[in-house]
Amino acid sequence: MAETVYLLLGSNVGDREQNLDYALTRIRALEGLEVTATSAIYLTEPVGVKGVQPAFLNQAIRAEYQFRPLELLHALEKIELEMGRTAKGKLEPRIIDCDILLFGEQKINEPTLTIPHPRLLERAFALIPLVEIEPHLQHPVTRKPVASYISSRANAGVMLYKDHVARNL
Ligand code: PH2
Ligand code: MG
Ligand code: MG
Repeated sequence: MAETVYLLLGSNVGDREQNLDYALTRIRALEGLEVTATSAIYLTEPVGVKGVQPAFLNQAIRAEYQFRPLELLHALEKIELEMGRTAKGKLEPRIIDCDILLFGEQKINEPTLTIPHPRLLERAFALIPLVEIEPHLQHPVTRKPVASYISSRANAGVMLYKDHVARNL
């Protein structure tokens, strides 16, 4: 049975828009996965990174996925590596970061994977694109609307960069 999953792409090195587009193309081609929505692309200030870094482009994706969470993680890591991502550290600039935000209603605590993404609710750069594609989404742990975490904090640092041509392909 497929699960509805939500991913977040981020890039702050090189041609950021092309990096997101390429990653999305690769994700669309994954076995057992069907992309059902993509958000606009947002220009976002780096949060919690090392030193001064270029701004990120971020984009959320909704998909139906047939296999297990760790299989999705490994498929995404493979795309990251093939795109030339080197440092695994969260604090370095990156060509591409493909994070799993939510995997259905599942709660996962593996050494390499925590779902829901543990920092989702603090991060406007993830919340805003996610709520754009799923305005009424409920957080599987807190049971509150994900959108309610946006209104309570400033959206400064997140702005629309490029609206989508086609949201629900
Ligand atoms: N990702 C991080 C750390 N900081 N900041 C922005 N604006 N966008 C990101 O995708 C991002 C970040 C760790 O993955
Ligand atoms: Mg990340
Ligand atoms: Mg990551």
